[in-house]
Amino acid sequence: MSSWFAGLKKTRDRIAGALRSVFGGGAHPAPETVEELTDLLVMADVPMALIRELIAEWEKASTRSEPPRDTFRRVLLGALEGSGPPDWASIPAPGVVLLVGINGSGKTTTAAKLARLAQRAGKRPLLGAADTFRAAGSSQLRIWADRLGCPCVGGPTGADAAAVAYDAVDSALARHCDLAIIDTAGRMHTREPLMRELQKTRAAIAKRLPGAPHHTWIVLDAMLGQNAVSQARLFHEATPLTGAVITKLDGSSKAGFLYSVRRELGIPILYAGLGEGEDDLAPFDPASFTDALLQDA
Ligand SMILES: Nc1nc2c(ncn2[C@@H]2O[C@H](COP(=O)(O)OP(=O)(O)O)[C@@H](O)[C@H]2O)c(=O)[nH]1
Ligand SMILES: [Mg+2]
Repeated sequence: MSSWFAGLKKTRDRIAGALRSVFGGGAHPAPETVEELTDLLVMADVPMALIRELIAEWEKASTRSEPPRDTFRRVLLGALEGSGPPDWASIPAPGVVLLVGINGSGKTTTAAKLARLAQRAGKRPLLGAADTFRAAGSSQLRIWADRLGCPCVGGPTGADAAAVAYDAVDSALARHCDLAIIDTAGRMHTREPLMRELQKTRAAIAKRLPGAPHHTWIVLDAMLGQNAVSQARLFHEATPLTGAVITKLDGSSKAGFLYSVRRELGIPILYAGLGEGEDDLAPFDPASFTDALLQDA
């Protein structure tokens, strides 16, 4: 599996120089260092509010005689508090997870990778192929399911996505699965009918299993940076999100948008894709993420 260090290379390359000036400079921030730091953090899509907090804490740190590196680590770590994978033990089986997001964000791949993680933890997952919008939508997930030896419930192209989701939960109950992961069609957050379909799908799942879906996760493409935050905000308004899975972190130099997802939207980051391999979906770990960002500085 790819490491956090490798996965964050592009973002780290962008900010390491500025951080080195901070960590290697005097106790008091020099104006030109503050300016360079601000510019580079903005380019890495770190939200402005967090940048201001970093600088304010850095100014205060000299009176506490806290080294700037420790200050930055403390503030950045605090900004991700509450992130990390969910506690499955608190959910009665089968736990139902609905994956949502725009086209190409990585939902189908993520559904499969989550099933694989569950299998490795000794759990029995089931995949629900509720992307009935495109012909390739459900066949792509079936191929994954065959490879993983994981049951998969789908329907023909054009079938009612809500009905497929209902059947998937029904099958997870009948087979005594621990977890049902439901993939959905990519939708633009601006398209009303598809957003309504999502609500219908949730209602169908709840009809078969009261209390489900236990989780609704948005899959976000890290290459989009702050644009992914706007997407998440609109989805969150249409259907309450309980977490975010970040894909393609390795391809992005804008990993700073994660702080907006956590802080401004209040959504925890649960998993992150750190590479292209099928085992490259890692449970999100704020400490590993933070240390990988600061390492070269
Ligand atoms: N590098 C990288 N590529 C990914 C990751 N997740 C998905 N992809 C790629 O993104 C593309 C779209 O993925 P897909 O799962 O079909 O997206 P969907 O439309 O949301 O279902 C595919 O080519 C995937 O291989 C990731 O974490 N890292
Ligand atoms: Mg898909």
